[in-house]
Amino acid sequence: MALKTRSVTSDGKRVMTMEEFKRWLKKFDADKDGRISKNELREAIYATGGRFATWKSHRGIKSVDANGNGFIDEGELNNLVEFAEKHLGIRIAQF
Ligand SMILES: [Ca+2]
Ligand SMILES: [Ca+2]
Repeated sequence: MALKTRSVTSDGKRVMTMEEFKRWLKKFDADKDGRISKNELREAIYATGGRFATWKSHRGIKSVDANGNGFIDEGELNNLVEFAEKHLGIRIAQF
């Protein structure tokens, strides 16, 4: 399978590997606690030029927060793949 990192798909989505996506998301971990809060997710959505960031971040946390603590923990990042594609314009390359 060809590596397609740093490329853009025909529909304009950025393509990242899971590792790159995690690294990218870490930049928005403002309080450096290793998990993504609703506000931090909102900043990430803003950064990608997404609209309705507050609403989306609320929905996003709800849909991926498997243990219900209100944060996206390290282990829940994998659940964010679909959200990233829909709302962040990022396609996670699967290997
Ligand atoms: Ca955080
Ligand atoms: Ca959680």
